[in-house]
Amino acid sequence: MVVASPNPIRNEKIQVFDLPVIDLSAPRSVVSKLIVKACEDYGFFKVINHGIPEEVISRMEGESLAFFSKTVSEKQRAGPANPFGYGCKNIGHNGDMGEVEYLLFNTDKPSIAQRSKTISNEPTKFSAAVSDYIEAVSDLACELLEGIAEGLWVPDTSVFSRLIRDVESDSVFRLNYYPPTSSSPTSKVGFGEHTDPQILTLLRSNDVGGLQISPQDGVWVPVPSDPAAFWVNVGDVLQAMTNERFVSVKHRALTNSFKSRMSMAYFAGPPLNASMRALPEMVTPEHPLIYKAFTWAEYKKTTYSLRLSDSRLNLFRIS
Ligand code: GA4
Repeated sequence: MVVASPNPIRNEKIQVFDLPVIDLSAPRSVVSKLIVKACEDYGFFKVINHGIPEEVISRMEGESLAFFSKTVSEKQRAGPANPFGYGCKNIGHNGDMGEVEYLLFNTDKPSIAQRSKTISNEPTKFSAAVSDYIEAVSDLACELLEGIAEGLWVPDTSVFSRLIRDVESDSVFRLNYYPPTSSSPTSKVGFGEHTDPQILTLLRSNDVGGLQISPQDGVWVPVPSDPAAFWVNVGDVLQAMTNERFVSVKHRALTNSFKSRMSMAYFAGPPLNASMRALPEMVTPEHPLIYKAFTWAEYKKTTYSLRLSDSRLNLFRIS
């Protein structure tokens, strides 16, 4: 921990410290141990040397910027987000708001191709950029999940990645655009505090900061921007499957006064009918089972019935 300063939003404590950075070109056994440690300590880490071609990322970013630069009425052709499509300020359906515009996709190719027609004048180009990006990040998510299983000494090393590789995997892709806040206060909440419901999230942003994580109640840690890297966070399902050995990290995004922030998030999710339960290796007399088994469909339904900052996993606690 280096500095503590007041938060522009409320009187919360801002702590600046180094978050884990994992170099994926290091030997596999080293990487898997470091990932497990980061997931236990923060539920959050950065990966570098991840192998995703720069061109795949820049093509996606270019398409994203082209869309968000359009006129309001052009963008609205791709909305409203229910839950997929273009959204502006409204997040979910229960009254959450933020200074953000976004596009939400489900990740199968036919849906992407269909939706691209409402988004771009060159839908084939747009849809190829999205599909190529999703293919690359889902491979990276699987590699990380296999590393996690190895680091946890789980004999079935594809126990998590299988859920993502499944053709029925219910993953989501999101493009966010946070316009600069020109008036006072200089920082506003772009996307309010929440945990991600899925298994694992891979986030990449342009060179503008704004993301913060909360490793502890009332404490916020700014996440420095690094366009060449991905930030990875543990989702609720992975917290439940590891019987809370890993934590689903609370995070939020703030706007800033000078430059727009763009981010792309891939939420790796299981198939709707998959049953989520703690791995037997994670349940011991010292660590008894914490959550009931649930299908992803049940969990997702609960998620969408609640507000952004509500704790959904608590509703699945055994006692
Ligand atoms: C948070 C993580 C993902 O962005 C998301 C979000 C979803 C949405 O924007 O439609 C939710 C939110 C997220 C959790 C609670 C509900 C659903 C908005 C909201 C208020 C796409 C997701 O899967 O859950």
